[in-house]
Amino acid sequence: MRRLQPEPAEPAGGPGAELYAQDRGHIQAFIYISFILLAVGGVYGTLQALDKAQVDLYPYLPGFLSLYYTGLTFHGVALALLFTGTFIIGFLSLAIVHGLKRPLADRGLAWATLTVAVAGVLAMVVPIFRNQATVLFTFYAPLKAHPGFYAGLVLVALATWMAALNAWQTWRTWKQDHPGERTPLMALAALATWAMWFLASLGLATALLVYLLPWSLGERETVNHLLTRALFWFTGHPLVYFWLLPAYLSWYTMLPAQIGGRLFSESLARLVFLLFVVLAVPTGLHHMYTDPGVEHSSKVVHGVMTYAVIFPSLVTAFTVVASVEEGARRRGGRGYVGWLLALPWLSDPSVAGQLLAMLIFATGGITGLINSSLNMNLVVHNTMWVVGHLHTQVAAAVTLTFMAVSYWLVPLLRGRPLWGRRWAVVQVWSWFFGSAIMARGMHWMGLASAPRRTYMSFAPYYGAFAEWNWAGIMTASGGVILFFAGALFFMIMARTALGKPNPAEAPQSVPEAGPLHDPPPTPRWLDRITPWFVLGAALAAIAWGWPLVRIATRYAEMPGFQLW
Ligand code: HAS
Ligand code: CU
Repeated sequence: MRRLQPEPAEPAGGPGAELYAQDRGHIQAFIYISFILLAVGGVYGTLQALDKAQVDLYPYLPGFLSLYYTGLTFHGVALALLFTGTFIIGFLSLAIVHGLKRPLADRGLAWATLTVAVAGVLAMVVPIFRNQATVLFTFYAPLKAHPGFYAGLVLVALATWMAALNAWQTWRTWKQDHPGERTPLMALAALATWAMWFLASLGLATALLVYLLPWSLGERETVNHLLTRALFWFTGHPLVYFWLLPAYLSWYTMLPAQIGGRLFSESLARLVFLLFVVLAVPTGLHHMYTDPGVEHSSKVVHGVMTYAVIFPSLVTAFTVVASVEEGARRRGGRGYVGWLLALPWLSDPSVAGQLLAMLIFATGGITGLINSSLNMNLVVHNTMWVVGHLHTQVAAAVTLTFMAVSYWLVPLLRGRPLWGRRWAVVQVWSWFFGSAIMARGMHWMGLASAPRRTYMSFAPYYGAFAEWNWAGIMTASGGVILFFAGALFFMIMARTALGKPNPAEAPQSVPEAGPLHDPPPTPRWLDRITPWFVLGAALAAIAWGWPLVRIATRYAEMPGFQLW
């Protein structure tokens, strides 16, 4: 029998704020840049949601800002690629610093990462707002963008690699100082996320450097659009786990401590992160089920692999909820479901936000299962349903978790207490309801065959579909709630960041959950990343090699188009 630890880990205990002194500057910069991108991208989101009820506010914006597809491109790029990317670099850096209890190995590299990321963001955003890169966030060829757009994305990807390298170096020096010790879970989770992302990003790097950038610079006349699209999804599906795993990192290693409990199983947590390294990449063709030119057998392989990558999320549902339940029972919760009431739903915005994120994430997991079925996908592909799915996942679950994390992260890094705790509780609940209502409307529209990525205010056929009306109104109402919830988030963050310095009242440390079992029965094979990485690379080569070679050698090349 394993011995249970007598007391939960100290929620706010730990090494004290001086641990973060060296790295707090660049981490804060990444977090604030991510907030700015979230703000501007979010405003466009509201406009798009209103458009689904044929309320068109675009014409009121000046110049190129008033173009629907320019706005839609900015919305997707700023939120899906840049807000997430910049927040994650900052947050994973902190997870490494806290997990290994040492500053990042290379301070210069950290600031260089920030410089490269800012240059990349600007290089992408400027052509978008000049209507020279209206290619949506998936930038499918033959839609052609200004070279700055592709070069900027190269820089952003480079910044993620630089942050990964810094994490890796920090880990190596930690290992030299701690021979034979197990890597702490928080650091292992961050390193596994970086390893998964590095493997995943090779598709994007190839698409940009070999094809899209030279094509947009005029060095190539044509491009194989099916190949660049497939390379995009090589990265595009695991990209969603690059957004998700930092949220999982918080749910596993931080949230239980915030509740006053412990992590149910450290071994399962390690297994989950390592399984994503292996299983995340060989799945991306589930975004191309309807594409002619991709062989059916390859689609089947990727479909099966998609079902495999659902497994670690199912384990997460079990493990994280068990940890939450344990914490709730320590707070006096009783009964089969009565323990839920012992959770701080209305008093702790950081905890409540993450619990609400989990609830909505479970619904998006179910719609993900539907999407990934080869024949069900035919019903929903390219409809508003998929937009509903992605908003429960990244816009609700991931973003709400990042907001909830920010409620302790910004106070910790700024040395100031959180401003407006009650407002923050209102904020997470309204983000939750706003997302749920909006996504429900989107799913409904999709099932009533509304296409995605369509300027509905100009769709002459809109009136022919009676259901779109109500579903559109629901979508728009959710979007308006999200607008106010977003504005509230920025007000709380700004007032916190600009408030009076008061380190004594601010959190002193990153919350870190101890394991339920003592000592943690962690086998050696759950403490290594390289073998899992090699296995992941091998599976990726098997699942992608044949379809990529086939597409590269058989399909026609296209010139580029600028449609707007
Ligand atoms: Fe997805 C399309 C399949 C997860 C994001 N997805 C998208 C797109 C985006 C996106 C952005 O197979 C659109 C891309 C585009 O523009 O074209 N997705 C899946 C599957 C999963 C999945 C199988 N997606 C995500 C995540 C995302 C994301 C995560 C972002 C963060 N998705 C697809 C497919 C398409 C797709 C197709 C293409 C559709 C098409 O036709 O174009 C799985 O990974 C999901 C597994 C998750 C679960 C849920 C586990 C539940 C947990 C919570 C437990 C908590 C509970 C509450 C129960 C099985 C961990 C407890 C409460 C307490 C209070 C204690
Ligand atoms: Cu996917």
